[in-house]
Amino acid sequence: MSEGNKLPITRRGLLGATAGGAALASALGSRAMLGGSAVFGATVASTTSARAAAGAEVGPGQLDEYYGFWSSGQCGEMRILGVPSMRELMRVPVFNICSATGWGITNESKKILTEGLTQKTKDHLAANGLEFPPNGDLHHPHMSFTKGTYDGRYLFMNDKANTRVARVRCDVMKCDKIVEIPNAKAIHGLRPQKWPRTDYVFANGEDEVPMINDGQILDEPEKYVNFYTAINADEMTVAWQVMVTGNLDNTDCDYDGKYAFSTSYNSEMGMTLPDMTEADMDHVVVFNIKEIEAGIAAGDYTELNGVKVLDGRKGANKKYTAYVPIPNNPHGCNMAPDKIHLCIAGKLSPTVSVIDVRKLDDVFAGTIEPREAVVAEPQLGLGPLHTAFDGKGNGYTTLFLDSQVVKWNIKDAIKLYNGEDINPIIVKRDVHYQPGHNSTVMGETLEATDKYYLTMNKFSKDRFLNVGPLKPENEQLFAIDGDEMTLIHDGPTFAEPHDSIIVDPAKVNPKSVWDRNDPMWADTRMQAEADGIDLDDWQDSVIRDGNKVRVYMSSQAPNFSLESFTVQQGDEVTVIVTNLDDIDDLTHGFTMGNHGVAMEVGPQATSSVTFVAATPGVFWYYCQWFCHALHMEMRGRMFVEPKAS
Ligand code: CUK
Ligand code: CUA
Ligand code: CA
Repeated sequence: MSEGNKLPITRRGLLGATAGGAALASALGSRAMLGGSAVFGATVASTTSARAAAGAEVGPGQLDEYYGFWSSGQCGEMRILGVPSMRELMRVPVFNICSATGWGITNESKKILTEGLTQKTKDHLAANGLEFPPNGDLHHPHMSFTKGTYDGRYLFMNDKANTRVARVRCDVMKCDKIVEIPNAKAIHGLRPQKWPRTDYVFANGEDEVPMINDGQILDEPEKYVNFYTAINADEMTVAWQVMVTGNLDNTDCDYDGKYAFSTSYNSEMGMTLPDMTEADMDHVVVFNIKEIEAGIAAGDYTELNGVKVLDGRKGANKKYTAYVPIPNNPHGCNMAPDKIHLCIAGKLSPTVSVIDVRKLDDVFAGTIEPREAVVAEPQLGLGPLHTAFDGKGNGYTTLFLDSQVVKWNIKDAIKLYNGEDINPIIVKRDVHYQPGHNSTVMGETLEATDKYYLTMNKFSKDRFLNVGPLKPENEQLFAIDGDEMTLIHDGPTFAEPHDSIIVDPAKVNPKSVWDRNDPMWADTRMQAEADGIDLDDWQDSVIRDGNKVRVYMSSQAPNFSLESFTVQQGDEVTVIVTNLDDIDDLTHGFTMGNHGVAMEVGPQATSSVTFVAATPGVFWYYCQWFCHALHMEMRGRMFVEPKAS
């Protein structure tokens, strides 16, 4: 995995010899000539010419064909890219604190970051001087569905670090809800229900913990459990949980609204790496949604930390769950847009196991063994992690250890499994290096296309100018119509996009200007009303309420309505800014010098921030988003009078 670092010979040096191979590669790139084992096209001379040839050029000022919604791993934010240009269009703070927008600093964002935490977590954060976790690990962003395709309402995403699930509103591209999931630990896999609509968001914890986790149990693995969670997507509350055997890794669900699935790499319930990789077979847990709902309605649950928990452990009630054996430490879990085939990537096994979800009815009826639902298991290469689909019956699976992507045909893999002499592999391409997730345009919906294929690579090694010991990751975009895979983008990303979806702009229609009545600042509006202030009929005001002072002002380029205001030393000051500008792209900000306070105020938005004015003197505040030729002059003074002694 790190061979490039140990030896003076770099992988770049070795690959240099094949740099001219691209033309040859595309000449030989047909399926017939390559068979299954061919590998070609390690590097191409120019992505620019390949891009032009693929008709994927996006000129200056031209709009991209597609939106890309990206995770950012341990950065904790969501990112929006344009595809195929791969230009980064926006960063949407979610689990992180953002200096530019004031996410985690404003009252509006702090409420969202705090209100969904359990009391236990609030308490132990408070012991560390924190109101909410300052970090997050965002792996899986997915859009809400109606009838098997994206509906442009919300994006949902997980935080592995602090066991949370968040929702982003697609109308303004801001997070509006974050909920901590009780009982589970390290929410990792996440998918919205596809059919008939996203009533549930399915999410699974990765780490197992003692069922009663109160410091009494450490080394009794038989008392450890893991939880699969269904979140009510409209309310962002936990609908129910199912207790399972083994850990859980990634999840997906079918196009019929009947089943959800989750991979487990630790069916052994091991606590150490050797334990977790001991068994030849792990499993996929299948969740029977209708039976689980019926079980909840019938009261067949225990209440654990306020959540209705069903027992779906192996050998418990067989109505709720089925365990399908899958070779060695499976990872990715991807439902094909043919509505039939679920693809489970083997990771330590070089295979992808294909489950025919139509057979699951028989599994639950007890007429076939769970393993009989597997209808293909092609050997694709080393370290299969995730599979994307082109809507033409093909899968594209990343091979982490081989640093390749393999395109293969699902039907041919089934024929091979049934004994026919056929090679399901269409083509393999080198990628740089160690790919994890991948995506195609609309690939996890019924509208999957064969336009572009993106691979998200965990290592860039020597591929870019050296920036120190910490290297960027690398992403590569291919045009994939026909049997060719033409590399049209190759570029670095900062830590660490795991997953992405690529979405037709017909599905997404964000606003350019906020509605004055947006619920984002409903609390502030209520407070203003209580203070006798109508936020829509503007008055500047400084309201004193004991040692709390509320400062209401507006912004209109290039002015704050208040050039100065006065408070007393020790006052808790809340500054409420409403941006009266109502044209596109006229965002103001408010930064209070030397107080750690900054925020974005979008057109027609209201934002507020609270701090203590502890030190007497003059403090300048200023607008921090460039808004006007006189933007630098858009500033004012807070005067803090010394406390009378
Ligand atoms: S995981 Cu990162 S490569 Cu968190 Cu979806 Cu597979
Ligand atoms: Cu207002 Cu800069
Ligand atoms: Ca295992």
